Amino acid sequence: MIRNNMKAIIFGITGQDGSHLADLLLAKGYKVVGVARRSSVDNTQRVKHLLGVDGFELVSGDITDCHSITSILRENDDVNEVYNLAAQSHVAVSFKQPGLTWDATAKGCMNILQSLVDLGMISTRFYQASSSEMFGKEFDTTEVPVDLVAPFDGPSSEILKYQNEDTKFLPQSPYAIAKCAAHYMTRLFREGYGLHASAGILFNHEGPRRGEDFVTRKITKWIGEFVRWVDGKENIITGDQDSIQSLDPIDRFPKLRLGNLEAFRDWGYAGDYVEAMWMMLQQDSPDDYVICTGKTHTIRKLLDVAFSHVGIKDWSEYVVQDPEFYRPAEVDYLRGDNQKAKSVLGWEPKHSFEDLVKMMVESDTDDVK
Ligand code: NAP
Ligand code: G4F
Repeated sequence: MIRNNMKAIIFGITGQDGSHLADLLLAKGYKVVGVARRSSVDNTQRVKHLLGVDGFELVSGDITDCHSITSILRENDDVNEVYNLAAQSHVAVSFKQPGLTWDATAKGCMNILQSLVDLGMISTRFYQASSSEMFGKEFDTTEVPVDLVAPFDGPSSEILKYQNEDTKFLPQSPYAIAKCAAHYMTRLFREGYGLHASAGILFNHEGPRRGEDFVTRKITKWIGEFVRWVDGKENIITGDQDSIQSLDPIDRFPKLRLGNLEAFRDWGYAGDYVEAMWMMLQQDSPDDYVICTGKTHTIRKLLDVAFSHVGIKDWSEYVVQDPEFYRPAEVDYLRGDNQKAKSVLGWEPKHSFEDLVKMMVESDTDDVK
């Protein structure tokens, strides 16, 4: 469906989701204004392919600066949809930089909402990027029947944990607390000012454009570099605790250093998830939706699947568990229930966990024979 008269502003255009959402909206015929903050190095890598494309404009702004938001909105007061994807989005970093995380992730959202109201832009639709991290330690449970296999001596049902729109929030990091504040602010502006403001509670979503310090991409990028290092070498032997060695003792490759491998995450593909964001803003009434696959895996399982794509069955010789990558508090289990998104939006994920990992490993190894 082509929407030639539509215009959207994306805060967080230079991030993983911002770039996928811009691709989606431009394909639908939208004019897209992407807001990027000033950086001393080029931060437009993920939208390079859009620079100069008809209908796409990059403007400079920072969501912690009310003046910059107000002037962008004022100059674009014909905008139909505003997507707030901007945030300090790394959970571990939020423990080290809680103030900055609060300013960008919580206050930034409030700055946009308040500017929309102050400028009288009440008919502009608003999307807030909420997060499954807000659930933290909390989950609900459901009892599901188990397919019994003869001789029928096991339990006939099992208890499954999940999170959906009715699950309480029990945040476990400064990031998650800031996201809760922004989430409640979005609901307040919806109810208090009648703004068409929706929040997508998105579970982890990844892809080749994922930031290199999130666990999925950290693993697939390491695999890509390792495969490139190994390429053409006759023999690889176990080096020391920290590195892998070829027959030449000074030719070493650092092992992959990770933190907690036992946490469960519900991982989906970012390209699928930005469609759900758009769908939320096409509804007659604003609301909040959980977006997820409904399947969950540990980081250990992720390692199994990722390494198996390059023919490595036992990754334990290549991975070091390093306390530096443990967090002061962890979110142990995330598995979403996407029934509401399925039934109201008609959304469902198109890519499985296995598709996602394969896509990421292939992308990070694509120049290796
Ligand atoms: P991301 O790759 O880290 O992108 C974050 C974006 O926010 C980047 O464009 C970043 O700009 C921008 N930004 C940060 N501080 C800013 C500021 N002060 N002013 C203007 N822009 C600023 O994150 P993502 O994975 O695309 O996620 C998009 C949003 O969804 C985030 O809000 C994230 O918290 C949320 N979320 C993500 C997931 C997930 O699994 N990916 C799940 C749930 C919710 P720079 O490029 O200059 O750093
Ligand atoms: O990939 P992660 O850093 O993602 P996390 O913390 O789940 O947060 C991501 O998803 C949220 C949605 O639930 C978003 F809101 C948020 O913005 C972000 O996109 O870590 C995933 C898991 C954690 O349990 C972490 O402790 O992997 C574990 N992990 C183990 N070793 C590691 C590492 N995480 C990172 N980043 N780096 C490691 O070396």
